[in-house]
Amino acid sequence: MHALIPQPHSIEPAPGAFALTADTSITVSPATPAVTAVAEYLAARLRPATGFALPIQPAEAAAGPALALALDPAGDVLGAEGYALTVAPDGARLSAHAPAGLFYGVQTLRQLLPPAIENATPLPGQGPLPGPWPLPAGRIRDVPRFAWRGLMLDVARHFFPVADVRRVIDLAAAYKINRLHLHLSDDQGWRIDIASWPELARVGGQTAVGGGPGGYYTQADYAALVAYAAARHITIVPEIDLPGHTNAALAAYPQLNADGRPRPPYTGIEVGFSSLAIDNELTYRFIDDVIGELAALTPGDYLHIGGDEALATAKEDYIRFIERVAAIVRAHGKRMVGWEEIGQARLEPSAIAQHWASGHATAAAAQGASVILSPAPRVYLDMKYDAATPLGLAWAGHISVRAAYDWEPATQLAGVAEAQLLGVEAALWSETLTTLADIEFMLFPRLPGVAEVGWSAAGRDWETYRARLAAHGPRLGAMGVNFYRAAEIDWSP
Ligand code: NGO
Repeated sequence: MHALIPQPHSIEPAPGAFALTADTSITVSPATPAVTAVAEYLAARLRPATGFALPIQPAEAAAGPALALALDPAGDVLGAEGYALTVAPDGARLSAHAPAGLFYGVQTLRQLLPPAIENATPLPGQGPLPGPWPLPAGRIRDVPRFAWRGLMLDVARHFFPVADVRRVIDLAAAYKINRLHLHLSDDQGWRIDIASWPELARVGGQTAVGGGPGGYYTQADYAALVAYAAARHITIVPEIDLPGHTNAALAAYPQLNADGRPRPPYTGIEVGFSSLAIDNELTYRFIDDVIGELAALTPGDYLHIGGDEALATAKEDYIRFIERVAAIVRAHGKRMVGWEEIGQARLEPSAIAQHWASGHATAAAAQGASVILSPAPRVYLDMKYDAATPLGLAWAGHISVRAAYDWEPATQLAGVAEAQLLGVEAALWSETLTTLADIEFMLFPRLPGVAEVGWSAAGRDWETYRARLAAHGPRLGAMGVNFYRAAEIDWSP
């Protein structure tokens, strides 16, 4: 009955069920815009498959069976993201201390309904009550383990249009992911329009791995994505990768190169050959402009400055550079995130280092910085599942569904205690991925497992997860997800 992903903190099943019917309403208390927005989101998920009206009403005004959403100001044991869900035969009540908690409770509620709830249209021949839309009775209390449950999408190696990113946001939200890190620039493409440096997008945006057409987001596109994500309680974390991974910028603006000559566009997949000119004052004006515009467009707290694989930058130069860029990020009111190499520089405790493949995150943590875990052999979901996977890279090994799930954050990095771990982030690099179907194939079914690593309490167990994921297969099917039917999972009904 309760094949939930991520696994909630506690579940107490009870006999019976509450069935959604044509008479069910959704009630809100208090009827504020934030609570009503979650109710609208819930109704929009349930109406297509059920065909029910599911009107939204203030709790005081409603009579009859209801899905009740309530903000409980006293319930702060649930924190900023937790929720409590009680289902009894006469109704369901979802309460939380903050709207995000209601939103996550709604994701749980979706998964308690039969998989067909994800269908785009009503099923013919619905049976008599209480089916076909029963919510099993019981009580769930749930709080996340980590504050940062992220997904990174590389839109630089191949560009993905706004509609694709929206779909990724919808799918990530279903697993209670709350950060979408957009890798917006790299050697092969610059994907966000910057008004003060228009050639970045106009020239740097025209390339992609393999020589495809590229593309970029206008500032309006980006703002719309930020809003779409925010409505799903996801914070966008924009990344401009510096000082390496900058060939697209160096091709667009000759004056950014120490020799003043433009670099040729690059469409291969080698890394580590490009660098901004560290001793050029224009470099810092450029960065201040780019980060300034991006910060103004980004309501979230975070700005990611890359910092990985600056192999064409001397170490002393790299350190000087990162410390200067940190000051620029701070001046624009944002918290700096960088790949773990930034741990070589002097960091403020507000800095966040993203571990992927070395021990530099440990050096960052030793300075008091926070750490996000993206260990490549576990959560680089651009790695092939196995040798037969048609897409993906393999430099960090093959990543089975089990490998992405069956690891423990607290013991991942020697010298980094759980208190310094902000959370976990899956990464999807796109050297080999060109379509939304490719993205879905690599994310699913591994992403739900990483989401559970970030959300659920320590002591998770692969065998029970494996069974829940198997039960989840029809739901992915109903959601239209192009997922890999990995042989590790028994998908037979
Ligand atoms: C590395 C590299 C990226 C690649 C990716 C491919 C980091 C942080 N830098 O991860 O440029 O796209 O591997 O898996």
